[in-house]
Amino acid sequence: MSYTKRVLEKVIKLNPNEPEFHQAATEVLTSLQPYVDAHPEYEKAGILERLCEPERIIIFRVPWIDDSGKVQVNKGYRVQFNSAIGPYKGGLRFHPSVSLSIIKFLGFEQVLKNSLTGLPIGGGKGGSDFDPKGKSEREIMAFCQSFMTELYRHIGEDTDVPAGDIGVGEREIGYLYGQYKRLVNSFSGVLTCKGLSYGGSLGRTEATGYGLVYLVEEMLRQHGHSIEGKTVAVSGAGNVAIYATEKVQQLGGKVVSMSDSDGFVYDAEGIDLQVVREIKEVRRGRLSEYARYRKNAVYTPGKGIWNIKCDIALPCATQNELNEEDAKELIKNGVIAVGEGANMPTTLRATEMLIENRVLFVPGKAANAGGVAVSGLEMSQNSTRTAWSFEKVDRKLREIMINIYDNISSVAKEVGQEDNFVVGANVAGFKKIADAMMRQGIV
Ligand code: NDP
Ligand code: 2IT
Repeated sequence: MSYTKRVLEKVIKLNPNEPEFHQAATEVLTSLQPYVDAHPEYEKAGILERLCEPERIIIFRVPWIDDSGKVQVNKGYRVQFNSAIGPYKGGLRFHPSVSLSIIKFLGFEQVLKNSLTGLPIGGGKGGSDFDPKGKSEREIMAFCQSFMTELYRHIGEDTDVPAGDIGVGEREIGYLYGQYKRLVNSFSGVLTCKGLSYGGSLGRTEATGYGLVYLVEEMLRQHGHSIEGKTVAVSGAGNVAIYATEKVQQLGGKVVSMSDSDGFVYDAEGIDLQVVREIKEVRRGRLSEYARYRKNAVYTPGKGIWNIKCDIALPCATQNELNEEDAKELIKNGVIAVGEGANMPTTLRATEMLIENRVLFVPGKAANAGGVAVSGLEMSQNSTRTAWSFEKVDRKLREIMINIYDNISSVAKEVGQEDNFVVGANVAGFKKIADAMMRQGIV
């Protein structure tokens, strides 16, 4: 049995009840097999066993008091996965579904994603099963302060730099940052996605969505297409979905759908982003309200967004939101490209089907790397105490995304799998990490 298969079996056996982590490890190790087989020195150095085992996992109690005076307790996590190429870097997710499995899959993906950005950042992820939905401003602040009261001792600008993810935006980062600063008495770049008035970077809010569209546009260009005039289905209605939609619209594409965890809207005339932002960003409401503002739009509760006919699909909500049935429907409707704005939104089987049917498929670790890339630029600005213009950040983001596309597509070709960007991204991301680990000895 090959080295990759043996390691995968062991990972599954030694980490029971972690289906999302198994899924991410399966995808990565399967695509690394031919490359790793050709490099027996990796087995000798135990590279894959080390790649799949986080350097450190911190799990902690987060007690806080709700508005009725009742004590609540949540679980907090930080998985410091790999620091071979830089300080641990990755977001914090606050969502009731958060488990060790979810944080490990996200951390594992983050290691390879951060490598692809070309910046010196290692990989980590954290979060909590806390549900920000329906909480008062005071409850959010109390939770964030309690979360940081434990986390602060494990992080630092040169050690581990958390950021946002699902349920963690600028508001939460602000409360987390304030508490960190109070505890350590130091103003540093320990978190990214900060507000602009206290060290945040222009362009970070837009970065993941814009970056996704820059990369997809480059991929389309290299295959004789463009976004202009295309019909695009976007899922989600959060940070990534909103700015992906904005960039598609700027490039002349038409986004006809968005969704949240309750259902999706179809707007044949093109999504009115002002309405979505008013509902989601300003009022923190539900997308079902969209149809009240736009008479011809249709809101459908539940799943089904991928039945919408589109040229390009951008899943930007959450893991495993696009399954085999959805892939069949997209293929039947003639989809050209799928770009993952979310982390692992496409199931393993759906991914295989899309690639087999020659759909241009870019996995999240490449397609959504713009967010963490601009976080890396935020770190650079913080450590030199400078603030760049939006145009400078946006130009660098676009360059980084085009470089990522060039890198994953040329590596895919090199290993004889032209246009298989899953293999391209995994091998390209792995190369740099493996090289750094080899040079640093058995640590
Ligand atoms: P937000 O919290 O801003 O938005 C998340 C969106 O996805 C909301 O519309 C939410 O709906 C929906 N959603 C969340 N969970 C579920 C679920 N279980 N089922 C259905 N819909 C769900 O998060 P982001 O936009 O920041 O993140 C979206 C994805 O992008 C995630 O996979 C994240 O890991 C990834 N990502 C984010 C980056 C960033 O910079 N923010 C960078 C790279 C990747 P509802 O409001 O109903 O919960
Ligand atoms: O999944 C991701 O890449 C993020 N949530 C962003 C991480 C970061 O450190 O900006």
